[in-house]
Parts: sequence; structure tokens; C-alpha cells
Amino acid sequence: MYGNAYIDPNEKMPSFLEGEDLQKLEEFEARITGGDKIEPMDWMPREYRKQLIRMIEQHAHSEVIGALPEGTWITRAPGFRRKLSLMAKVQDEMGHAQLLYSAAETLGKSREAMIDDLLTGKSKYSNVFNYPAVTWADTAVIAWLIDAGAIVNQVANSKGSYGPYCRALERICSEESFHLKYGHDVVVHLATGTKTQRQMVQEALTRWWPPIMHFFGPSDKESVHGAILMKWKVKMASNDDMRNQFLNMYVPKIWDLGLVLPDPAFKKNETTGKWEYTEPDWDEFKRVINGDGPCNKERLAVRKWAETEGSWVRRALNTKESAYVVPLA
Ligand code: FAQ
Repeated sequence: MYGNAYIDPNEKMPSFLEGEDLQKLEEFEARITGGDKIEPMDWMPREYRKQLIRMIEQHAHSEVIGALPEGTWITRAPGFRRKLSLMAKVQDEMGHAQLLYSAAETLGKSREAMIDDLLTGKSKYSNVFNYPAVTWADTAVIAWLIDAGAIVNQVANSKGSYGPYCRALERICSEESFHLKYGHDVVVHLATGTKTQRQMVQEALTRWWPPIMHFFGPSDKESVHGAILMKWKVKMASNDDMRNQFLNMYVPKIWDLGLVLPDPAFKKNETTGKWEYTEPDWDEFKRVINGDGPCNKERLAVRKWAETEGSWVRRALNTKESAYVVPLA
């Protein structure tokens, strides 16, 4: 009998736990229930390790690819102040990837293997970064609302069970909150600006809203990994709960600016406390996360170019020869 673990003790043990030491599994789950952090050298079931690698790796790739839509606007940002802020933000995102790759490495997968899996399309990254940033206003919507969505997810999950991931998330969240403030500032500037600026930010919101709704993952009944990840406190709330929390915090702010959501069905059910909306287009979501979105090919091509063109830097750093060292006179 598989004690108190995994959903229903009367159910057959799930196949992914077959062969595990049940005594250790129960101790592991008791630690998690008691609020302990699991550290890299601690015993953990194979599935916990596998799920964490999958999730943290996808998160790291999202930061790397996520730098691209905004990164292309650094040279075109309106004014020196905006340019500096955007450059700092993009640099932060790459730093987040470094923190996350390091956290995933503690679980036994090398950074090289993770990058290979990104470049070959084996690993996923967030759906949202497969859409183009058409105008300057798109970068504002990304910095405000996608960073806000990321914060909702990450603040919750930073209270989770795996020590290295939680510590990385805490640091990331404090930087993301600057990004959110910067994004909000640009959105407010555009929304209270000229008619053209207002139209630009409205169009960007209309473009980004469907991917933002997808950002939190499929609905709970379609989520594949949600149950076990919540059981093991890797995810601290379900996809629908995170989405609802985001809507609660940001829909009123969007409406306050006089902006319109591209879904007329949007309203809060005051009895349930949940938002009601037209069901997002999950077929589009699946197409995008499986490689067939508007920018998937372009994004991976840029990463492959960076990998190839940057290989000399890695070689130079790793070499023991002095060939790459410029001799001092
Ligand atoms: N995009 O069973 P579930 C950021 C996949 S960081 C792509 O519900 P799970 C910062 C999922 O992998 C953004 N794929 O999955 C920034 C699975 O496929 P698989 C990234 C998605 O893991 C801001 C399948 O669907 N944040 O934005 C997505 O329980 C601005 C079934 O789904 C994180 O990664 C999606 N949105 O829940 C940077 C946070 N949703 O692997 C630059 C950590 C689902 O079986 C600029 N991750 N899928 O082939 C998580 O919290 C979770 O992994 C979820 C998905 C909630 C994303």
C-alpha cells in the first residue's frame, strides 16, 4: 500500500512511482507536507527530479527566448532613458536564465544538454515568446503584463519545495517587479498620450491578450502535470487559479486606463470570485507550443546563430592554451 502519497491511497500506484523505495517516498512526502525544503543531495523520487528538470529548464529557456521580442527594440526605443531601461531589463532576463540553468543543473542535467534540447526543439519554452513585438507598445505590454503573469506564478512557486529553484525564484521576482513598474510606466505614458499612442497600446493589448490567457497553461482539466506538481509543492496553485489571480489583479488596472479587452464576455462572477470569459483557443496554444507559432522558427534560428557565432568565446574561456590570450607587451 502506498501510504498517504499521491492523490488517492486506494488507487493503484501510478506507474511513474513503480520501483521507488516506499519508505523513503513517504518520508520525502512527509518532509514536503511539513514545509521542508528539498536540497540537491537529499533523496527524491525519480519523477520529482524529472518534473523539476522539465519545468525549470523550460523556465530557463523562456527567459533566454523571452529576451528576443523586447531585445529587437533596444535600438529603436524612444529616447535614451527608455533605451537604458530596456537594455537593463533584457540583461536581467538573461541573468534569470543563468540562475535557472544553475538550479536545473543541481538535478543532474548539464547546461549543454539543456541548450541542445532547446535548439533541437525537444524542450519547450513559454508560448508567449513566439509572437512578434510589432510596435514599441508591444514591448510595453510584454513588460507590464507578461512580467506581471510571471510574478504571479513565481511568487507562489518560490514558496515551493525545491530549495535551489525557490531561491532562484525569490531573486528573479524582485527584479521582475522592477520590470513590471517599467512596463506599467510605458503603458500609462502611451495610454494617456496622443490619439495615435493610445491606439498603438490598444492594438498591442488586443494582439497580446490571447497569448497572455494561454501563458498560465491549459485549463486544470487538461493539465497533464498539475496534480503531481501540486502534491509535491513544485506548483503552488493550479493553472486556472494562477490565471484567475492574475485577472483579479490586472483586469481592473487595464480597465482603469480605458483600454478594452478583446473579449466582450469578460466579467467577474462576484459569487464565485472567478472571472468568466470566452474559452481561449487551445488549438492555437497547442500549435504554438509545439513549434508552429508565428515566430517559433525565427526565435530558434536566432538562438542557433548565437550558439554558433558565440562558440569561440566558450572555447576561449575553456582552453588551457594561451592561443587566445593576447600577450602583454
Ligand atoms: N508555454 O501539464 P501542464 C517569463 C506545456 S518566464 C509553453 O499544465 P505544467 C519571464 C507544458 O510544458 C515564463 N508550454 O504543464 C519573462 C506541458 O508540456 P510537456 C515561463 C506550456 O508544467 C517575462 C503541457 O503544456 N514561466 O515570462 C505552457 O504543469 C518577460 C501541459 O501543461 C515558467 O516557466 C506555456 N505557457 O504547467 C521573460 C514558470 N503552459 O512539458 C522575458 C514555471 C503549459 O509535457 C520577458 N513553469 N505548457 O511537453 C510553470 O509554472 C508551469 O510549467 C506552467 C505549465 C504553469 C507554465
